[in-house]
Amino acid sequence: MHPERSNADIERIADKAAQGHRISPGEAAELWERAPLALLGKVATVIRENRNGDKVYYNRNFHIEPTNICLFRCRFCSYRREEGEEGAWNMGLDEIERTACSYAGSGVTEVHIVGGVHPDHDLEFYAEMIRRVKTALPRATVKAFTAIELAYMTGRSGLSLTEGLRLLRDAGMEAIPGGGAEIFDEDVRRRICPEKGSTLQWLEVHEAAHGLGIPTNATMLYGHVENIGHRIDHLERLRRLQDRTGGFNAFIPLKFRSRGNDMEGCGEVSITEDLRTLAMSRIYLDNFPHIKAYWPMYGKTTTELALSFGADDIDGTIDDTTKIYSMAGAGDINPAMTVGDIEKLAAVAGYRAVERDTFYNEVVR
Ligand code: V47
Repeated sequence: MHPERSNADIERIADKAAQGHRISPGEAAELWERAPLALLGKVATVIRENRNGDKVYYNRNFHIEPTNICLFRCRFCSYRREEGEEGAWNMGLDEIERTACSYAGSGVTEVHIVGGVHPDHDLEFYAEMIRRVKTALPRATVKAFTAIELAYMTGRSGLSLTEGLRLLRDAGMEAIPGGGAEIFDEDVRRRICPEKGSTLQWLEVHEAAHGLGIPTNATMLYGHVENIGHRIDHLERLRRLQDRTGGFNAFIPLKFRSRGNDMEGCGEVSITEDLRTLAMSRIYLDNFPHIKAYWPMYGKTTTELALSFGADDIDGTIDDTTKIYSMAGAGDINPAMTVGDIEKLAAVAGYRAVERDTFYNEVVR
């Protein structure tokens, strides 16, 4: 291709996106592969500021990870253990309730519950878990379970997906996190997590949740064996579902972290690649309200930079309650940020930290 012609093409696609027009998968490939980093940052920032002004959203949250015993052996996972293996844990309902009670009066507005797909736990166990957390923290929102956990627990209960989700919603599950999406391309999925629930299942769970009025997030695990075409395909499938339902709040690109798992040999992509991925997510997903740079995964420095590449949300205070990322070598071993830390991080990047609840209502204290 003639280089001048291709530069003009890139400028044209960048202008189109900056003016709020939807770009095609082919146009996304051109930008992703060829546009200078600074141009991607500029376009993503225009879109991000048109949508969310100078706000950087965060919440006061903590995680409960009930178990790391899991039926599925995903090759990228550093966290999973077999029952009885050193480092395995499996919290009972009383322990979960005690954990939730320890946050009473702390001002948290969200409890994020995600763990392994434990073979012995049924839907009623999870419904009771939610009821107990909700009783301990009635003013906090329970955002719980990946689509993979939900497909498994509803499947074994004999209920339909919608019936199972309704039962959990009635127990107090008000939102669903974005995990388990990995990469939707079926060939890549077979290579990195052959045993895990399928792409179709993931999309069906989110569609059913949206049908019940339960908002959800979406993730993409990138930077391993996939290529840019696979990432665009992933974003395209999400954009199409969002066109139909409008039920997604945030998209969260998750950088593959390589320590302590079977895919160590893939290494990790550069920070430049992270910023390109964040910017392209903001540009492509024109129907997603928020792009989240999940700080425990990126670490604080990359998160600061991410705010100039389309991200308007950094997740929350976390309070050192998640192990999934630190066990894979990401960020801090004990991830926690105070509200003051978050405010400083946003200000250094030229933005303004705004506390939100799970549904992106601003929290006034
Ligand atoms: O699906 C596992 C990822 C996800 C590794 O919705 C890894 O607000 C990188 O979904 N390197 C679960 N990533 C976490 C998740 C999430 C996180 C933060 C916020 C929200 C939200 C959702 O963690 C899994 C998988 O893609 N993961 N191992 C690893 N080695």
